Amino acid sequence: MNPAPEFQLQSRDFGPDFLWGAATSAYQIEGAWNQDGKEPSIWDAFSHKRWRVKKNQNGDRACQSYQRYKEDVTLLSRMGMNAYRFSLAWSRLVHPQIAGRTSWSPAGGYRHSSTAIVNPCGFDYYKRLLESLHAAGIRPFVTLYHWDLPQRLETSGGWASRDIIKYFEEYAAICVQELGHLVKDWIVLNEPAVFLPLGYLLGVHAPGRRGLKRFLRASHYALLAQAAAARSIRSLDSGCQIGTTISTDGAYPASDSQRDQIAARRYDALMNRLYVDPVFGEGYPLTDLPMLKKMEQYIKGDDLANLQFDFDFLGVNNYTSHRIKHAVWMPWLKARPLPFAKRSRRTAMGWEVYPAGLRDQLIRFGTYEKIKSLYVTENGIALDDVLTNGAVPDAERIRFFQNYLSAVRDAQRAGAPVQGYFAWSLLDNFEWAAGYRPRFGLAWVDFASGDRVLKESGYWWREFLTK
Ligand code: IFM
Repeated sequence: MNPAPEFQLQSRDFGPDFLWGAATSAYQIEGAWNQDGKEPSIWDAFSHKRWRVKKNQNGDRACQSYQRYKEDVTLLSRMGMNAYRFSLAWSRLVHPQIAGRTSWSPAGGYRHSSTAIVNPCGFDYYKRLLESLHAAGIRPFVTLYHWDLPQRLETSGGWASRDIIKYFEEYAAICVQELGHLVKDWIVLNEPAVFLPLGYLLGVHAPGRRGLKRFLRASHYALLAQAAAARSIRSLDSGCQIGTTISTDGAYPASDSQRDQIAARRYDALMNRLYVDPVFGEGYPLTDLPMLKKMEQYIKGDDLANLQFDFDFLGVNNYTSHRIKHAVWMPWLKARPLPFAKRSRRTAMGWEVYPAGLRDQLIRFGTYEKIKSLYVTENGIALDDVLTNGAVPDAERIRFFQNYLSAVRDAQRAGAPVQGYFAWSLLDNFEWAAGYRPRFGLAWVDFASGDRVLKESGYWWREFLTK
């Protein structure tokens, strides 16, 4: 990664209303996996099986944010941040009722409908967190779904069942009824291009299922569920902002050859456009990724109109980019991602750092006619940080942020309507199948005690945001 000694930007260069925050997700930080009426999610079930997660780790305790959320708010305040993106754990809040299955109601739970029992204790936790954020002047961006489906929905097909549309829509409506007075910025899904292929095609994330057909079905239903949930939020609160978040992976042809160019388009269609184009009226990217024709068998009646929604913003997550080479790998993709340089420095995730990739994605999505505004909803670097004498020196992370912030500013200068930036992540946390080793946080976490220590990059943010 190139150092950024010339980094001269100030936070005010990004605009007077630009939002600055950090992001987390429920399963990765909360812990309390079975407390106060929470049911198991697919990540509880998956991580409790052997050898699905490195070292058999799980999120049972994670960062204990369920108990220590006030410290999280204090960390955000100390860094001068004015926004926080976190997610709700569906299985803490609403217990879907499936016809013919035994239902269970937590103490104090109430029946919302024949398909949902609400757990008020779960909502109390988020109300306390939201009230603390408001008291500190921090604007909450709340993600409805960051990968932790209630396990009882998975046992009846999960995202690969059309029923998910009505369950997700109802969950969204209940969240707005319970929390709408405290939340004005909703994010519907986090990164369908990760949780669907990894969970339903390759089986390396929860729920650990495999198969192309299942993946295609789940992808189509997830888009329908996303739009249904967004419409339901809009109908209950016409004054809030509704967005959704995608992952992006810049895909540049490895050479000028026509085969590499076409392979890069196929890869780009899968990784970057599949969950964006149809939502914003461009349809599934069938021309660039012909395999998607197999999706047609799942498309019914008005589906293609129903999965569209007039979102207020698109959240863009970006960590790395690739050069793409034509390859026989995966017969329907025939594209292999390669690094830009063979011996380049990799992060603790093995990812290459490529700030121009974020710039290019922001510029590209900024040109979509129906995309009104953009937020960078995740961007960050995993390192093998070490706590030494009460401090965590992470100069490489500071350079990472400087380089990527320069890229965001370049995208703005090129016309991309970027309104805010959320660093991933506020805390070191449970990095899914990779367990606790990759540390992404601005604050170091001692996972045994739950203690937090602001890293040098956290102090850098404070300097950047408050000077
Ligand atoms: O930790 C994840 C997060 O949950 C989703 N986006 C990518 C991050 C880093 O892998």
